[in-house]
Amino acid sequence: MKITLDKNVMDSNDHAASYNRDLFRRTGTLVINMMSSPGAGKTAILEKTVSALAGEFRIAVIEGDIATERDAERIRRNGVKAVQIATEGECHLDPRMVAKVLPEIDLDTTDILFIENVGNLVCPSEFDLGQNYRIVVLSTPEGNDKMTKYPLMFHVTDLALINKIDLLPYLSFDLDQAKKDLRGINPHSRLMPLSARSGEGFDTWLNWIRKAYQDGVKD
Ligand SMILES: Nc1nc2c(ncn2[C@@H]2O[C@H](COP(=O)(O)OP(=O)(O)OP(=O)(O)O)[C@@H](O)[C@H]2O)c(=O)[nH]1
Ligand SMILES: [Mg+2]
Repeated sequence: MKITLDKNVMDSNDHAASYNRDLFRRTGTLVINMMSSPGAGKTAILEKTVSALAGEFRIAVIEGDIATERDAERIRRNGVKAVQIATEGECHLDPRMVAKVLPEIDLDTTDILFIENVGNLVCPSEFDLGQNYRIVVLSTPEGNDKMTKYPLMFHVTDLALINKIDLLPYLSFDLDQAKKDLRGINPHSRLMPLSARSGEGFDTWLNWIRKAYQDGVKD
């Protein structure tokens, strides 16, 4: 499908989000918007995820960063298409920035599109990109208090990955407390501990993606 951007699409974020959502639905592409503070491990999780699912799904990645092409290059090293958006100062991706780069991705032949948002636990939570699922990554060194201090992010997401559990023996992070806090902020979300370093918990995460694909892309 050839994508030509209608001028109205760029009029407002609402238009752009609906445009993206409609395009993803028509092309049968599952889209996951991944958010976290800087360094929680979004790219590390994606690197491991795209290589684990390579034989099963056709995957593409959009990388959002304030500057540099570094994360897109990390993904490309795994043989997966990656488009970098450099926001040049903006602390989040918005749906217009995403709409603008979609012509670079062949959505007809893409089963799953991951969008790694700019590292920030606040601004990205306020922007609907037209995705099927929003997920947040919280890493154990950041501490238990981040959920209650940044509740909107945990309120708008469908899944909270707790990354870097390989470091738990050295830290005071309490997984049970995190589960309780998440239930208080968003009873519909789910907590999923894993480690992009050791691979622990990855089977559960990969199965979540498989189910999301089945549920989200039925047409
Ligand atoms: N010990 C440990 N380190 C990890 C894990 N996952 C990521 N890291 C390290 O954490 C650092 C940041 O990881 P990135 O994947 O770049 O984090 P990010 O969320 O993509 O960062 P930004 O894109 O800058 O927001 C790197 O040094 C990773 O090697 C993990 O599960 N365990
Ligand atoms: Mg990254």
